[in-house]
Amino acid sequence: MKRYLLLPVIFLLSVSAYAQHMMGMKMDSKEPRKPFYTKIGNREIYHLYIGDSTVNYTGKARPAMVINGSIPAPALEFTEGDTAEIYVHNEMMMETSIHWHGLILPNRYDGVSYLTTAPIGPGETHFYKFPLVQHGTYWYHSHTMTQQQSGMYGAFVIHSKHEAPQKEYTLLLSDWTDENPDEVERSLHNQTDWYAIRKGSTQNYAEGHFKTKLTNEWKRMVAMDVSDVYYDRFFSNGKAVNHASQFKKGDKVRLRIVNGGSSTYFWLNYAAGKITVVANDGEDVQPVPVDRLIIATAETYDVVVTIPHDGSFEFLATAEDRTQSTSLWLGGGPEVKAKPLQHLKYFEGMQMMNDMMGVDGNMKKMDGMVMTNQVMDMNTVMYPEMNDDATKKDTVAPDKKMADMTGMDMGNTAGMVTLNYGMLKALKPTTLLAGPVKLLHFNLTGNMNRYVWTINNKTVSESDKILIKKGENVRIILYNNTMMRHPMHLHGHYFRVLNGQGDYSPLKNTLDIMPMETDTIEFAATESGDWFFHCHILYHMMSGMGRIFSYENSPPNPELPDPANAIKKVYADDRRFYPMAKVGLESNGSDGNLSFANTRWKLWTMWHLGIKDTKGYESETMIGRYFGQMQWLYGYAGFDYHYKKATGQEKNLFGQVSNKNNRHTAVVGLAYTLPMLFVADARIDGNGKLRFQLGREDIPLTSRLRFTVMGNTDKEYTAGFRYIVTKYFSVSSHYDSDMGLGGGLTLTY
Ligand SMILES: [Cu+2]
Repeated sequence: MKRYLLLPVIFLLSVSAYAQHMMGMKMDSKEPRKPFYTKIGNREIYHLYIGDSTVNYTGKARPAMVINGSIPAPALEFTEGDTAEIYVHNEMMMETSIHWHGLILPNRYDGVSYLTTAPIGPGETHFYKFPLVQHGTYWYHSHTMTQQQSGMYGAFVIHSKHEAPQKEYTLLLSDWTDENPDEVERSLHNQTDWYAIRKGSTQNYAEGHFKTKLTNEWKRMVAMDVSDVYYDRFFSNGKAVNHASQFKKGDKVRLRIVNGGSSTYFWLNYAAGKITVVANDGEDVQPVPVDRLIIATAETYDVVVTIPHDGSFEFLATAEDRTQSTSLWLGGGPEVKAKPLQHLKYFEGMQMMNDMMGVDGNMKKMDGMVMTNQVMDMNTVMYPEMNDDATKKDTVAPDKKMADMTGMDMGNTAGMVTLNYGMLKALKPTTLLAGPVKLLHFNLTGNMNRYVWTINNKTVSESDKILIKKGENVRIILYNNTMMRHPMHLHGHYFRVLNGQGDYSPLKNTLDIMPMETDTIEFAATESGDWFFHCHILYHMMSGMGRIFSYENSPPNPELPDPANAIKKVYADDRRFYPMAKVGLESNGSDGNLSFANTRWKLWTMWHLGIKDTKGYESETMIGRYFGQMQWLYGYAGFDYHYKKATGQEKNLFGQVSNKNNRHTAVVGLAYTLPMLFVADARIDGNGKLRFQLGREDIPLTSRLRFTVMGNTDKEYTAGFRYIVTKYFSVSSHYDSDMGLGGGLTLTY
């Protein structure tokens, strides 16, 4: 008998022996690594090895994806006019990809898996070869799922042939979370406010802005935030604090700044005076000195800063949500700090949003408000605390009406200059050659409540490819109808931003667009194949905020032998279903729900299992679809099972028999989210019985305390509190007409 106990031990030993054998084989079979960089004539050859690794940034070991063993990936440097030859070796167990961000290159090397380029399978090597037809600061990153967030990003610098020798430093900014990025993505779709709790941005009723919060909820807005994710660290070249002590007094240093964050914007300021902006997204611009600038996710800026005297001067990059910052110290000697940014004033910002948003969930178009084409700086409007800096003045006077509306002092006190796109001016005229114009209107849409991000209310998979013809000019009028900024990125092309600089409108590949703003961009259609245009906030892109431009009559792409299947893989990103659950384990029994939801559909099951004297149980399983841009309407059908220990024939408020004793019936219904985020739910079951219900979940009383209340015409009602302890655990108590009073734990997933 006891011999059976040995079986699992023998099994485990053989598994581990086999695993060691396999690992050994892998080590043996591995070819010697090619040198990282070789130059032969004008061929510049790189080898990149992508692998799984473990990092420890916060005291906890965490899985990560590294390129040539590091985060960030190595900075690749080239010279304009040369040819890049890059071998990417995938040493992970899953497929991957590399996109060369901002580069003008043949479609098949763009690196978007299944759209332009074959994915790089486990153990495979992919070869990229393209001429370098531009110079400037660019970067590269994975374009597969959420791999970028795990560490797959690096700088890509192309030096001009005619560049005078200069002091320079490449600074790659990024964000890091100890959580698995797939779990971050799932959590966002589950509307967790755990990230807001960690950031201190829950905007609860106890914070003394009762009326603002009430208005906000009346308009069915969840708490406003400038970013969705709580990050554990922000990095300058992979370190929270980095030093470049090689620079000396008098040096003028060109910083090549890349924002490789997955969903973070950074404010930049410097301890020793002006920051002179000389290039944006790789394109040179007429130098413009500023005191601070914001760099959107995926943008690049080249700036020049001066080391005024002996010392180490802080170049400070602060996450837009102000939770943390990262610093690069330039020069050696005593440290001179940059001025830290103030904390965000969430309620003031929220009041602003309340004023700008109608109860229908659309941003109001306000007469006389000039918020087009970057002619005013919205930063000071979105972030009232920026006006508190004693010396503040933006070179472009903000619109007076906005100042009146928000009641803020937009005063012209001399001093601080903040960069805005209106100040960017190309070195040479960028006017497009005359040609037929294809005009497109893109409204950036979405809703925070269900974390759905779209263009014209459709995800990538819900919309057709946009056909364009070689030789035409594509002009896009973008309007941001959401409460968040979006960095919209176009692959393989540069667009002009019509920012008031006429012929000298700057060229960009990533456009930051603020809430309520309208921008016009245009580009010459000079390529072929399919090209992605999308929001570069990783989790917005994954939820479907993008479009595919497709050149008519393009030759077949040799990378994608089965295009029909390939495009299905692209569409799968925004069609994913996410599981979520809420399970109450209290002294009166268990109640909870489990659901699977995607952009429009939700399948859910709920249960009540009472264990007290009013003993009974109930379970419902429904499938339904959300309708409308804001998804306030949900229609569903399913099955209801209800059992309650003999309590006589109960009647509902309409005098119909509830039959709670033993009910099995089909159900159809409609649920609608009302102002104040109450959900009104009307249903009819197979016996003709009607039920109306009104309820609200998770009213944020304090940062961590939530209140839930519900009542219906079957004379069922419930009310309860939940105190959030960790992301997955709450202490809870509730009273339920079926289950009675109870207390215990609630698990949320
Ligand atoms: Cu976005």
